Amino acid sequence: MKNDSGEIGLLVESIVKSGNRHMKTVTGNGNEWIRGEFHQIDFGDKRLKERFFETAGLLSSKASGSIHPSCHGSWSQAKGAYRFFSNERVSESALFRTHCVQTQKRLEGHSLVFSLQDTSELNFDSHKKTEGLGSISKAYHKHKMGLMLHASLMVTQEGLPLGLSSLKCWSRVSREETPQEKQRRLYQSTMKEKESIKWIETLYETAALIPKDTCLITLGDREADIFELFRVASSLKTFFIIRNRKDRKFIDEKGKKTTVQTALSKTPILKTIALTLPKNQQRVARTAYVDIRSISGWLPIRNNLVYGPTNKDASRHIHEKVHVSAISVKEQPPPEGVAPVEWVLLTNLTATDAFEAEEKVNWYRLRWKIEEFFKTLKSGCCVEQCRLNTATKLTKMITLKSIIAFKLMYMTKMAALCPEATCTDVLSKIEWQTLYCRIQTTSRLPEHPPTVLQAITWLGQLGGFLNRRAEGLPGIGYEILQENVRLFIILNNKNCG
Ligand SMILES: [Mn+2]
Repeated sequence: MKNDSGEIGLLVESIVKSGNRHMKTVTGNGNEWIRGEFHQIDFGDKRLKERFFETAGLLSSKASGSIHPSCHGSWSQAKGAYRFFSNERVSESALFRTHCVQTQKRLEGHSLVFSLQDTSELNFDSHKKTEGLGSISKAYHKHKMGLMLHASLMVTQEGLPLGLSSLKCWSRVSREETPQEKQRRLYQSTMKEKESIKWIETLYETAALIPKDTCLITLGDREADIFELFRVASSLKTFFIIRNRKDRKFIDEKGKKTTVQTALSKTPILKTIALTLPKNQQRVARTAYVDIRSISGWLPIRNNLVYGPTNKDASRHIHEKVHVSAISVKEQPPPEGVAPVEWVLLTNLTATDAFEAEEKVNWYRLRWKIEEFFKTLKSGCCVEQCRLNTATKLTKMITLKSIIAFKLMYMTKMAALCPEATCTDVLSKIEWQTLYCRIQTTSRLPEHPPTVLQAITWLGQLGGFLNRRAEGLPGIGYEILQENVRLFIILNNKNCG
């Protein structure tokens, strides 16, 4: 599974090509894009479908708003939007399934795609009147209220998002229990009763969307270190790179029983590489020099209770094991006062030499994109500010906002990955024309549409970023653009009439 990264020209060409291919589905102003993405949606009611296009178009044009600001203060539109989310015939699964069909189309033609799975808590603690919320606290007393969200974002090897393949939103029961009680409860539950079944269900849902000749790699953090996930991924002929949570039993290639950590500690360093670490909540951005080691062997099932004591098939699984490579990434020596980077990655991909191991480490780092997705959903789309009076209605809104967050990310990534592509990959004709006239303060249009980088930089300027960086969210600029587009349409109509 070697990539041909030597051919940088080919790589750029393939990104541009894939960008163009996505153009039909991921472009347009709020309404146009929403109509493209959801043209197959079916609520069994034509008027409801129109209502959806209107509501979703408004929310997409002003992603950072909740219902009222998105409807530009129009009470009838806002009422229509509330009615839409209250309608029992509107389900989040209908919304999401339609997006999945488009995601599936965007996956076509890619030989390698990544499913980035992760969970995030959505905080609605200040929404005292919302019914059906659950605990989002890790502590077992004084619960904060909100909803849990588990998502799988599909990305290419270059980090271009292609859509979501699974989305689960639920309210967690507020339990009053000590950590010991929690441990006991989990120990006595079957896999299906545990929340962690989400990783496996998501894998099944994702695998079902993957085109025949496309290779799927699931990336997950320590929470995903679950034997059953490894077993299912391998049985579906898909791959995984998951961070190891704590030392595991390990059987080396010679059949010797040991542990992952022990086996790795006896392995020579394959390579030392420089990792650039982006800033996060716990650290500032820095470069870490890390040693890479790799071993291959078997992970045995931890014990048959993985399947729960009530599972009659438990004994059937006792001898199960999954073939893996364990890759250790260890910072040496760590700078003073800084927590060293120390990961062990478990994968069913081969990582026998330095090249292969480094490749898997780099692939794992794509996982960061799912964190970016949640950040876009919360900061860019302000999902936690949406006020609806039940969790059921909120879930529909969260589903729609998640799809909008994907679109915002797609725009940003296109600017970073193929800056020279034409901006029609991310903006509709009326959008880029309005943007051009607004920024250049002219009514004369250029001969050719500007590049993606140019357009996204202008969106940034419109949104108040005075620097010329294309990084960061174009969301606010995009919203201001939508206001301008509306004016542009009104003035043009007036001129016509
Ligand atoms: Mn996580």
